[in-house]
Amino acid sequence: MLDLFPPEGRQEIGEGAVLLHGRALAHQHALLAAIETIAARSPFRRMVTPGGFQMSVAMTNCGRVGWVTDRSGYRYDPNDPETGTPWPDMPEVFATLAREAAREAGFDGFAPEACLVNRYEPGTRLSLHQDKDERNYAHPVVSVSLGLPATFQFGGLKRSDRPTKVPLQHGDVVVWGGPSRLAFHGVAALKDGEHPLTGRRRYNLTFRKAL
Ligand code: MD6
Ligand code: FE
Repeated sequence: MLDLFPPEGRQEIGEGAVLLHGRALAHQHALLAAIETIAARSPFRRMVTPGGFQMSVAMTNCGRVGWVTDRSGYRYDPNDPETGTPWPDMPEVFATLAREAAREAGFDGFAPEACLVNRYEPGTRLSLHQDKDERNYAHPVVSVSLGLPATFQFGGLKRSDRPTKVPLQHGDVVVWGGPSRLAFHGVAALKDGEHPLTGRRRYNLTFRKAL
């Protein structure tokens, strides 16, 4: 397939949404090792939505608070409900990458308390949603893709707005804020494949200023 973008290129995918191609590649090994460390303390689990559906994405968190869902709703919780203890600390390599990527996209001083770690396997998808459980939409969301490629679906402010498809590769970072902050988005069912570092998996880190 034709390589349309240079490895470190920058692509506007919407107003206030920037894709930094390959921005996380320099940190790939440290990021993946840190995911292992986090999952050893707070294992990946498939949470249940308020409507009673089990998500196909497996999730864990690090940072002062973590995003959780159960029958009672969505929330940021300082404790992992599975272990009853605080989420693992946010590794320095996570916090630094998130802050620098945000700054490069025009959002200075991004200091996220929360990092949601998503794990996808072939067939796993994330249906269209808005990120709106945070208290302050002035801050962006920073999203890091690792492992198998995925098709990100980037819609508008209404659920009915037809999403555009954005391919996300290993090492890509999306910074998403301003007028895009409440855009509907999702991830298409992961295609099967084999990645040299993650096997048949994709990981996504989403950093948020939650408090
Ligand atoms: C994912 N990402 O890429 C899921 N949300 O696995 C998200 O839901 C997301 O990538 C807000 C901003 C960027 C994202
Ligand atoms: Fe999201």
